[in-house]
Amino acid sequence: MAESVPAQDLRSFLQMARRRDHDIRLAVDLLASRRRYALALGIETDQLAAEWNRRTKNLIPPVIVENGLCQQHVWVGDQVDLTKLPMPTWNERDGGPYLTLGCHISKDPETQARNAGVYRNMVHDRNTLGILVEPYGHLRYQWSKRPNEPFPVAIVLGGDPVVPMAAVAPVPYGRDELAVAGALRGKAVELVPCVTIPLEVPACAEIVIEGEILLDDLRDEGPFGEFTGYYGGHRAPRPVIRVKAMTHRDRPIVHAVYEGTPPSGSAIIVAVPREAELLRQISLPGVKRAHMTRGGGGALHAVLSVDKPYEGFGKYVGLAVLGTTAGRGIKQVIVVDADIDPGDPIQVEWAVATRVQPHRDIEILSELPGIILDPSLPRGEQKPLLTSKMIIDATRYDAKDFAPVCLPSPDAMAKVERDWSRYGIVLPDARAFESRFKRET
Ligand SMILES: Cc1cc2nc3c(=O)[nH]c(=O)nc-3n(C[C@H](O)[C@H](O)[C@H](O)COP(=O)(O)O)c2cc1C
Ligand SMILES: [Mn+2]
Repeated sequence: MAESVPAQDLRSFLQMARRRDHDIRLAVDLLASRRRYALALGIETDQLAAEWNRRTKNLIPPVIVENGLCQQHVWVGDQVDLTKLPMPTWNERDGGPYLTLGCHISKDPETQARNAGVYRNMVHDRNTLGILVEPYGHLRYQWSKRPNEPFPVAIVLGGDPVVPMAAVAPVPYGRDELAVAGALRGKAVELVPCVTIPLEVPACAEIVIEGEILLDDLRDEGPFGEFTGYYGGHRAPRPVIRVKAMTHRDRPIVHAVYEGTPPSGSAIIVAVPREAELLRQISLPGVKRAHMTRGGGGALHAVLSVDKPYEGFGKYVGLAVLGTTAGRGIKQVIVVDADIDPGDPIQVEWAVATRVQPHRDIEILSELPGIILDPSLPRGEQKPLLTSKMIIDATRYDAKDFAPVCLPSPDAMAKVERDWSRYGIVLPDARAFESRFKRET
């Protein structure tokens, strides 16, 4: 990673926190812009979704090796002290310090299918972490199969960013996120066996926490300032992870992301794989681009651009989005024509303002599964998690007869383009211009 990211970029964004009594450092928001996300994959920003889908067409399963840097130092039992991790209390009223980018690796107790997912962890004490898993999380699905036994889980912090990228991706159950990570890197992820539990973890991890989830050992967890911009998952008794070992490489760097009021870094990590997966999972011809907005925390609002072949297609695409694994948590889908850039909020609003008749083009669907952290749900409803959702078909109705878009003549446009410098106006270079005015970064 260090090689593919210019030093300048890293210097300006890496927050290094160093505590006096030990040598663990903290790097926050390494993937908090589309540009940095693309740099970590060695591609251009506008290739993210296409390249994600090209690379993950054929998964590359991980391989097991004997030794890994992640086990240069091994602390077991009483030697473990999680309070040594330089973890901030991110938002004022958080229940305590939180790990925000821990990739939880686990296995299906029946099929042995591996899963990786990012879940928040409150640091309770030296060897206990809290966890909150929404009802649809694959980790919960796995642990529900053995509710009366300690459930092994390994939390991976840092290392190759393809691991958290894949762990957040909304892939169908049974698809090994570490095989997705290998495909993203074009090389199998090397795994080493854990020291105290029957799981394997990426050898390149900076830090690994090995533990067991105890479903009958509940401790108050939360509140935590969430990606929605509100405290979510109110303080309540939730399962704990009893930590059996912590391993790390020399002078490790813990990775984390700030979650909070948009725009925050977590929205990009959530958005990018979701956009790619939406395009992969919707099998309708004519769907061009998908964009998860930053105001929607990367999770709640989708905009899709389409070449519309027939009337009704916009709503059809909206329903398809909500029917995918990737779209389960999406609350609002806006479908626009292909002349609109779904990543440009002004163009999208223009389409909604000028191509939508609400009585005809907006559908509200009720009683669908939502996101546990959505603060607009009345408290009582956060439990059954039933939300309403909206599809806005902002494509032109009866496009043949639609009012033409107005622009000055091509001759006038070309003349102005040629003569900017004669007018004394210096334009930023094309790439900066494009990224500033054309898309969110
Ligand atoms: C920074 C960050 C924190 C997250 N925290 C949680 C969480 O605490 N609980 C949760 O259910 N999902 C959380 N998610 C979303 C899950 O990682 C995501 O739904 C993932 O696909 C779950 O994987 P799985 O279903 O394969 O286990 C978080 C995502 C990010 C990017
Ligand atoms: Mn999964």
